[in-house]
Amino acid sequence: MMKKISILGVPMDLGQNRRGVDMGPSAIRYAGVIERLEKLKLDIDDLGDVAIPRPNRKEPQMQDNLRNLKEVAEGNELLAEKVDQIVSEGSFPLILGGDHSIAMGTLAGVSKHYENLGVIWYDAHGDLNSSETSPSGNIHGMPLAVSLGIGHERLVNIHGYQPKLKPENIVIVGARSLDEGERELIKERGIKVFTMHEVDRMGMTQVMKETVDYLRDRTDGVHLSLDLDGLDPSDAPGVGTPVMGGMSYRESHLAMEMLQESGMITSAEFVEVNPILDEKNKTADTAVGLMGSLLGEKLK
Ligand code: HAR
Ligand code: MN
Ligand code: MN
Ligand code: MN
Repeated sequence: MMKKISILGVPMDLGQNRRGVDMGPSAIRYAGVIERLEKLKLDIDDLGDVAIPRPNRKEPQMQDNLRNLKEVAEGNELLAEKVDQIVSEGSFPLILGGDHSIAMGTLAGVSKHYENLGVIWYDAHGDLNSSETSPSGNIHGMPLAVSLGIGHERLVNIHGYQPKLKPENIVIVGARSLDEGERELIKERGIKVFTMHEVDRMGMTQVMKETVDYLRDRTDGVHLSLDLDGLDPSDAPGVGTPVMGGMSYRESHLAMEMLQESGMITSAEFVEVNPILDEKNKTADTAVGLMGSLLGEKLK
């Protein structure tokens, strides 16, 4: 039977304060994701977009240092429901963002199907803040902490259970902008991190080899959460919070191929594509290239 991939767009931009990232799913479709994946002998089902609430107000709402809490939580509930259904049907969820706050909903939908879900968090940031530690109040800087059960109770209980992840089942790759509270949490919970320093020192081949070896024995499924700002801004300029000195397209492509070879990835999301900030849809093109490698494109 052909492997089924269910594509779901999440036009969410309320988890941060730059507009435009809600157009990410359109930009990724425009960059040809469906056509590209259809060449891979995969059964591609595009489910369209989740109906993210659009608040009728000019200013974002701040509550307990959480921007747009209500709508972000509601949108993620809808997303979790859909993702849960996709996994129940035995299909592979491929989620298109949207800002990274949507990882809360994706993980909520996926994780209940596994005893020990692993996560590869490919990102310049740790996304391990809470309302206490966040310098911005932006929820897209919090989804990994929320999935550990740390944060506002409305968020940690999305889809009716918590936590979604255990700290020992997480690997962060490409971090180069961590806040003080995030560093403390990483130490305290023993989260495995390959910073940019390690990627430089070890090379991507070794980083991915160790990531796969680490997750292989302890997990029964692995979700890839890929924030395009994990890549260097020269390859992914269309992101809201670019950080110099990131992973190249080539390194990322290699990482995706190694994950494909591992056969361990059971769901994925590509987030933070903002076409308003992009150069001729380059970031969406980058994302589509990486999805191709992840899902089995080969040179020969
Ligand atoms: N750490 C900062 C904050 O919490 C910046 C987060 C930037 N966000 C992302 N997520 N794009 O990876 O505000
Ligand atoms: Mn990021
Ligand atoms: Mn992120
Ligand atoms: Mn290659």
